[in-house]
Amino acid sequence: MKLQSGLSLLSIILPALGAPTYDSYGSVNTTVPAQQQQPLIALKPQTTSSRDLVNLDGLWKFALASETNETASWTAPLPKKALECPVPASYNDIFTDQSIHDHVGWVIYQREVVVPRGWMAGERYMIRADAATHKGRIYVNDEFLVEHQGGYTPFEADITHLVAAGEKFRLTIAVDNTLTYSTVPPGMVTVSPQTGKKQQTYMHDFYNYAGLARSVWMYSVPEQHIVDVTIVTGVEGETGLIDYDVEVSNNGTNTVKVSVVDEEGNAVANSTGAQGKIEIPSVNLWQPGAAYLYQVQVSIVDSDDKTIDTYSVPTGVRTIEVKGTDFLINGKSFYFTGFGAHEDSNIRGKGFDPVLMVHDFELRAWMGANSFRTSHYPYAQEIMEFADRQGIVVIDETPAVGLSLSLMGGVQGEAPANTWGPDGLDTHAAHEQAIRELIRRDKNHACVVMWVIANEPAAQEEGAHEYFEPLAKLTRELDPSRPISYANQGAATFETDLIADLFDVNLLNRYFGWYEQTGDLEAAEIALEEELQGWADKFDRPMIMSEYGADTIAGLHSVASVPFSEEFQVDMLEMYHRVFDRIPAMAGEHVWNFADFQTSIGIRRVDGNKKGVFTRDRKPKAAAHSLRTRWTNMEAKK
Ligand code: GCB
Repeated sequence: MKLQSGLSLLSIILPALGAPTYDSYGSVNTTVPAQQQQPLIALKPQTTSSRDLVNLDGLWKFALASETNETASWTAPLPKKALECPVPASYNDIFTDQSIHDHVGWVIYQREVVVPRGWMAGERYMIRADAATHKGRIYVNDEFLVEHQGGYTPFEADITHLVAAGEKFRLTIAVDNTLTYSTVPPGMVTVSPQTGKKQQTYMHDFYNYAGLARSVWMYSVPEQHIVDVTIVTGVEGETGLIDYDVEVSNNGTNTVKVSVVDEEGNAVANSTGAQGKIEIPSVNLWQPGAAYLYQVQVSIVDSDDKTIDTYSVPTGVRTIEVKGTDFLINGKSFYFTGFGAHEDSNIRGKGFDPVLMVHDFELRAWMGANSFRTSHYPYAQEIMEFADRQGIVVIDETPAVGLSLSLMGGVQGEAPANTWGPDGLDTHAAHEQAIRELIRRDKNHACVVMWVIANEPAAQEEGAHEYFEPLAKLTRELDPSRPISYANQGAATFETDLIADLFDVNLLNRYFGWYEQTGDLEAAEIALEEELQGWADKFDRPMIMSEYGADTIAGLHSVASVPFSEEFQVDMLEMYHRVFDRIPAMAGEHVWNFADFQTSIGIRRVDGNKKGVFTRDRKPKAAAHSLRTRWTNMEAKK
């Protein structure tokens, strides 16, 4: 994709981006206090006999922290008549004010919160934002507590020292949507020479929706509490194996106890100690399409067996293995059917909406889709939990999308810089952090069968291997139990790709018949088969077509198979399927995209990307029916 602003501006703008100052915003303290350096967040808050949870969603006061209120303090109360913005939602499409839609920089959300009067002294009170896209700061009254970079993973502030049960306080969350060469996804901010306004450009093909698109919570935990639980499952014959590791906030003399409870509420196994192995006789496996979830109930108990803290992890017992060209779940070959998608809908942007979530799962089930990829960032945790319960298989992806300067393509006639070279991206630290946060958050989900650490990086450019080797190693260290991959773009062919050796499964995004051989499906079929066969000959491993598709205008019909018509989308997908069925190493197909979605403004997209099999408001195009026929008749493909 081409950026709309000249690369030549880069050198002027980027030094300024490296060290932003916020002095002009009055009382904001720009130094993150040492004790508030963001620790990695693990357990999703839940209500248990030792924990309380208050949801803070609803209408929050809202303001742009723009040039026009430079002297205002972000912690000061917003005026009574301030705008009100729903949480969770991206703010961009909510208001009619264009300057909100186009805003680049910080915005402020604020509301009053009362700590429930029954909360106990001596416990810890926390604020958690499930996501602030892309940078968030939490303030209580006038105190700046924490800053977090990364738009799709949660962060928390400990507010215990500032509030008390029954007291009211002012909660402010500031959110910055800026993307730079050091963030994932990367982007750059330029300044319009005409208006002097900041403009955000980026290399990825979805709109830079921003704000608080997921829930905000206040919760309490006992002073000594369970910080994290890591569960890895296995199976031996009829016996389920659970390997667990519990992290406790401070080591006292208290004991960790673990009990495994089945779906009927019966305790079927238990263990004592912070680490251990548990066997479940006659285990009910978590299977694609037939989920079964045990509750692994972890407790800290004192010497009188009194519960200090307790937390329950829904756990599906299953195995994953890559063997030859097979992707095995519970020892059986699994063929992925489904989609790459986006968290995207009208008005809400990327705002989490349970209505949409349940409907999207319904539509996928109706189609016979057994899986999806969280393209191109970690999805809301509610979606992961629902996939666990629904038996939907998930390929879980970091927000490292757009790591390719060559995809920008010769802006203003200049050759793009090498993505990994000195004038290229500086995303390594943010990328590493994104991998850590994704795995820490999602490692216990049975639905997650593979980590994808990047989408379409410049894998053919010199330096790619050096960039990715430590990241692949880190991913394996953090979770040795799952295969890893990256989604490959067509410029890195089986001959030019420099990083595939670091991974276990080949995920290929290909657009033969669309971006290449446009409209010529006969030529595209030959090119596609050559390319897939090339990969299959080179690697003895499963291949998944992680993207293939055609922009399609719902309601546009044509007797001849012409791009953008519903007929062409059907024909093109069918052509791909013919080829897949001739290549035994194929282990799955994810159509791009589940639904039409919004993209950045540009001359190649009319109101967004139209490769959806459903429209943005989830009406099926003709391809939905043809895919449904294929996927619902596909029981034993491998
Ligand atoms: C891709 C990207 C995806 C785009 C898609 C397209 O390869 O991974 O984010 O939306 O192509 O439609 O161009």
